[in-house]
Amino acid sequence: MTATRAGPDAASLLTAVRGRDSLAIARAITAIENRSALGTELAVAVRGRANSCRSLGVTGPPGAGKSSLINALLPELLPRYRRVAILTVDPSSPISGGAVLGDRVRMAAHSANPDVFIRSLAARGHLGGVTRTTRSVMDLLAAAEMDLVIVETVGTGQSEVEVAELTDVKIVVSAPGLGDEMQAIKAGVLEIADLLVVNKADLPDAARTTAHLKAMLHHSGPDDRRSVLSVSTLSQDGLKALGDAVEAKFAGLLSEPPNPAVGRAISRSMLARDVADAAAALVSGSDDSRIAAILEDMTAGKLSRREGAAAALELLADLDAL
Ligand SMILES: Nc1nc2c(ncn2[C@@H]2O[C@H](COP(=O)(O)OP(=O)(O)OP(=O)(O)O)[C@@H](O)[C@H]2O)c(=O)[nH]1
Ligand SMILES: [Mg+2]
Repeated sequence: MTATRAGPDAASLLTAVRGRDSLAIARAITAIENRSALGTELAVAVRGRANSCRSLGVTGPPGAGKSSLINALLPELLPRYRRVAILTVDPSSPISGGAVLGDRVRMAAHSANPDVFIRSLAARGHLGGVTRTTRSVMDLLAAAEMDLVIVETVGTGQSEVEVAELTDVKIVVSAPGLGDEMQAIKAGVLEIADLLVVNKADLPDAARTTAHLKAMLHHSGPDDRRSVLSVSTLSQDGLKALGDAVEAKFAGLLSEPPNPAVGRAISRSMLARDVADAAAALVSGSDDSRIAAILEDMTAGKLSRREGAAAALELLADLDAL
């Protein structure tokens, strides 16, 4: 038994995932979302696999045109990153409602392309859970040999920022006519942006929004050299420049020394949860009768959860499982 041992179901599903089978990928993501035993096994098996999969976060206020932008940018991205997966995550609205349906419709043009995988994550539960699920799903997509994973989140609060931080390069999208929504950009979302985009450049107010954003950047630090790119998914203006800017950011990541403080945002608490996940998978995947006895003693109240955990981990270490 090894730390990444997977039961027959998980093992064969993983083989199919690695073989780029999109039905298997969809099934595996559902299992991860449901936090089933299968999902936990899969999440542990694919965890943190370093490979060449890049990740791009697209965040911004509701209605800024994030989905439209991803859709319009795909023809720019696909020649550069052959296999692209798109995840839409909305931690603030647990019920998959109109927004998700809208995303589906907007991206439908690409859904028949075998090199494009699109999935909405039904974000339920608390913020840590959403972040963790998203990260596991991204790991799974990397295992499925995706070259690029794009994560769309509504950027209005800390939870969305946290999900966006899972990605290597982050685009913050705004648009004219969002009024108060611009305040949301002020509150923290701006700091995480590698690229700032004003969408809907075809609208008359776009120049004002761009000027406003530039002023905010200057205010947050006079040395801020980030430029504001103006695009329109409607007229297609600015899309090539944005594709080039994304590529340049990824290239920059490769040449810059990794900064452990901002790198992949793997916090101590996330690592602790990983340890807990891995331990849970080992215990539930074990067929050792002594593990079963420990669980029975816990059920009967003879062992506390803490005592049970310590006993199970000690036993697993003896079994050479860790
Ligand atoms: N005029 C104009 N409208 C646009 C443009 N891009 C998107 N829109 C419109 O803006 C609205 C919102 O677009 P979405 O792509 O759904 O925006 P979103 O940010 O993904 O929205 P949520 O996922 O609901 O937060 C839609 O009605 C689009 O048709 C553009 O370049 N110009
Ligand atoms: Mg959207």
